[in-house]
Amino acid sequence: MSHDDFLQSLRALVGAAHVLGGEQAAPFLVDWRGHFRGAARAVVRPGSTAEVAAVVRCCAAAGVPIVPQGGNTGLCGGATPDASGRAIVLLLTRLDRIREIDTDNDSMTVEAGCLLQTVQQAAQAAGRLFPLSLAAEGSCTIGGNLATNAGGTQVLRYGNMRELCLGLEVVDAEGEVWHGLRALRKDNTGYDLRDLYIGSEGTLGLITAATLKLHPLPAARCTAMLAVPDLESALALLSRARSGFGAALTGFELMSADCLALVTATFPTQRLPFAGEGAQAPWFALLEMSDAESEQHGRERFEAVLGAALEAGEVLDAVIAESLAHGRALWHLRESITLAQAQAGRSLKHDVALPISRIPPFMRETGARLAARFPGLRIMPFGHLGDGNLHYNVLSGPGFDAEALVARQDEIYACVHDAVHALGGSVSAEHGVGQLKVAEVARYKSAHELRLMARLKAALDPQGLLNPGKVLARPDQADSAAAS
Ligand code: FAD
Ligand code: 2HG
Ligand code: ZN
Repeated sequence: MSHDDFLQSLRALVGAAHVLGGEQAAPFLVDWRGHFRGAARAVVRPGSTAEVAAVVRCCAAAGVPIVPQGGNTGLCGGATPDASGRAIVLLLTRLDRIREIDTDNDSMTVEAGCLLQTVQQAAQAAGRLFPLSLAAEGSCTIGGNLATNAGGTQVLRYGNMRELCLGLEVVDAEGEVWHGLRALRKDNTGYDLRDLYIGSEGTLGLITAATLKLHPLPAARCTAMLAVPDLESALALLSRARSGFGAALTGFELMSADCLALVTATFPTQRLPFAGEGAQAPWFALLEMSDAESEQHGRERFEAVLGAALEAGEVLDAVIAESLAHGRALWHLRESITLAQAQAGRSLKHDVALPISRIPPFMRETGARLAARFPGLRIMPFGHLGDGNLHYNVLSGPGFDAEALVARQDEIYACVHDAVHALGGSVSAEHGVGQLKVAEVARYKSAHELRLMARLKAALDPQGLLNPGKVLARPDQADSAAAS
């Protein structure tokens, strides 16, 4: 089929207004950080599951690769096509209906293109909580959250996206719809296709809808920012908060002083809420506890545990939010770190997971190694300490410019990721692999695991048309990826 005939078929399937090219397509061909740029035959926006299936069948017949995209907030280049221009980008944002909310079953069924924030708000309007929470929630989609198995700031209590999903509707590589929208907590009827598709980054199938788990809304939320003298104290505080609050502990974030200094310098309306000794602390923790009983009950529990932490010297100073708005302002400081780092120059993201006990030695040893080998590199770690997930990001700066960072990025990645691997960690905790970490996956996974993954991919996508080159190297490039 000629290129023009192919585009004409797509127009017939979804409407000419939803087959974009030229300038209209451009924003969808670059990732959120501007690190990856690609080309595509067209950006196609189907409006229903049936249209997605028809587009996939058309691509399968023509041998055209498909790169699915939701909100395009992913941080690993997973939604950006390669430079060949062979693929189409398949945008799922028109699939944005909330199909059903079932409060008796504590579940809701939504289409893949719904914004995360819309889903949170719909759950709240029905008197329930959909707990997934991340700074991109105003622009990322449920389909993207599922495809990357997104984490965020509430994983400690509610789990990541996989744990929040009961069922899926998926268009497979042949364009057939798998109707897996089961709203069950228990279902042991064979291989778990749902869990296979979640986290597969569009390489095994296209998610068109999902049935999600809902939770009760808490009666009160208590938030505090704490100045912490060292990493060991942060771990002691986490352990105290876990035993003191139990399942009521909903968030425990760690931020280096440099991260917060960058936020306040970048966004002058934001302020560090400490003076004196607290303002000089090297680390800050953000704690959230959700109480099922009442504001007063929550506040008393919160103050008792934090008071004991202050007495034990685990905390230098504490600011407890006096209102919801005050709590939101403290969270806003934390959630502005990604944007501040994006504006500060070139950065390398190390989204790593480690056993929590190994985080202090990891930071000390890796920090010393980076300082010795790459003097001037800015190390700006923060992350979800309660999940053992650090964003051990490094930035260019006056002493180590963006050009040097790009030229030496493979050495820097290896320095950090080798240390993570040696400590039993993972080189992608929550952002996925995309195209950014294909070589890392090949480097750190065993040949056996890679072989099993490649067999799954070949079984579910025999033509290799679904998001090729993401997660796993394309078969024709696999040997060079493994060797690099
Ligand atoms: P996209 O970026 O469009 O796509 C991501 C991947 O999923 C791509 O591989 C794409 O091909 C695939 N995909 C998208 N939709 C579908 C679909 N329907 N079916 C099949 N495959 C699909 N992530 C976290 O985990 N935790 C955080 O705390 C967090 N914070 C962030 C903060 C900021 C400011 C930003 C910019 C990003 C953050 N992220 C975080 C990363 C990102 O937001 C999440 O990964 C999000 O889940 C991506 O959703 P999206 O709709 O933007 O997906
Ligand atoms: C977060 O936790 C996100 O805010 C983004 O996962 C992390 O900017 C990053 O590296
Ligand atoms: Zn994160």
